Amino acid sequence: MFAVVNPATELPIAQLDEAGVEETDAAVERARESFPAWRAVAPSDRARLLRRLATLVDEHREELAQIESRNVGKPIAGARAEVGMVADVFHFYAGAVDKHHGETIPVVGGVDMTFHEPLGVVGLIGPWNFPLNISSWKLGPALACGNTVVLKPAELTPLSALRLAELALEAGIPEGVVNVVAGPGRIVGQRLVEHPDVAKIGFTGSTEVGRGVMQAAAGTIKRVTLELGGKSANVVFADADLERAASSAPYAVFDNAGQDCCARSRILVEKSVYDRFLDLLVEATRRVRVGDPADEQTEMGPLISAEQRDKVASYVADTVSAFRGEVPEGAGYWYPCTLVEATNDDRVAREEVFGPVAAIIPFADEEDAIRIANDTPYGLSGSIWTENGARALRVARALETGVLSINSNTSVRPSTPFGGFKQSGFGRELGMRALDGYSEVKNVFVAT
Ligand code: TXE
Repeated sequence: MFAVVNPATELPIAQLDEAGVEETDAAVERARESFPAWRAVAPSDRARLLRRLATLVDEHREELAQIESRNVGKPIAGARAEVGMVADVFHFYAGAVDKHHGETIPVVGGVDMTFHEPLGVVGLIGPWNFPLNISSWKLGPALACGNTVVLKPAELTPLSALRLAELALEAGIPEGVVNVVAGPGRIVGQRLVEHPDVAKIGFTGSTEVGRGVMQAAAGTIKRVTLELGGKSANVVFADADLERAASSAPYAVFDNAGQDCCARSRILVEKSVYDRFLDLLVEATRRVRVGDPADEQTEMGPLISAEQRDKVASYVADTVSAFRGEVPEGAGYWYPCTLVEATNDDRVAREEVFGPVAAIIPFADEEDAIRIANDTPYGLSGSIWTENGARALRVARALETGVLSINSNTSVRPSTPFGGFKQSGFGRELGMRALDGYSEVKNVFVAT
């Protein structure tokens, strides 16, 4: 057995049976047996089942939000919004089921056509920062394409995935199509990656573990999609609406207590407005409401674990803080909102902190901004703040990153592709693009 803990109270909220290799193999076998019947379900019926799942998620919004809030420490208001997105993701893929079709290609001597075939059993490995959301990003397209799945949630946060699997059954998705195995990554995750009957791994987690997944997948030439770490830049030019940029910037780092692969944790500010922007940023950060996740007003909760808190603290140890917020006293893995003045060579600016710490870095001009923003092994997301439209697009094209927003800090929508450049991984989640990662193109020629 293993205990699942509420990070705001440090108290256990559930005890679960820990799965191992045997249970993983059983789940893969079950998914393998269920595959022929599931792939044969008419697309319109598959769409209906996904739509029913979306509706059930909506109907259970409060329950799922409470699970996610207590297991991850997410503020309840934000958790509700996240569950809303999960329902939207399943609605999107319900609509996509019968729209991801092949093409006919005129060729000499006949007709050529392509089919999008499901892969078979896919292994989905998720992180602890957005357990339910990221499960839906993978489950939606995997099921829409006709695959069966074995989902392994992070060991710290398995509860919402287990509840989601129950809702999938209630929606009428046949038994054996969605399997969840809760257990340690190095045992259950590793087994999924090495299993000869698993055709693909959809992974979200750290770059380090992602590298291992890629290596282990080589043994069976498994397909992999990797959504890994980030160290995204929030680039603020002197001609930006500084008030708007400054009031948004804290939420781009401190949402989910900074445990967000899209966190804009490097705030690049043009030198001529640096002091003014820093004042505005400190003011805005002071307003972030940190506290009990169950409180409707709370904007930032605790970190996921004591280990994560220690890791975050190690990044701040040798830096100069421009601002450090307050945290509640007593139990809970709290860490304050922290703004650090840095250069892009400092460790706090180079590595993914995964906590509420932002590095503020000055730049001289547009060229310098692009150079600094790209000077990182990562390339997941980022923002550009300027009132000059041509500059916005010029810089957007120059940045080596997968998901950008201009005069905004948002990154994810059900219908738009999400994924990284460089060591932030490869493959795309969400939108129609994700379907390519859960299907194989078959080419058929007919001689006429
Ligand atoms: O991630 P892991 P952890 C970063 C973040 C955080 C650090 C560690 O910096 O501090 O990673 O977090 C499973 N084969 N991110 O330890 O280990 C594991 O069980 C197969 C960034 O949680 O990468 C979990 O389900 N699977 C990231 C998943 O991989 C394995 C989100 C991710 O765990 C495995 C999460 C193995 N050998 C953490 N070992 C982001 N940027 O979104 C572990 N796992």
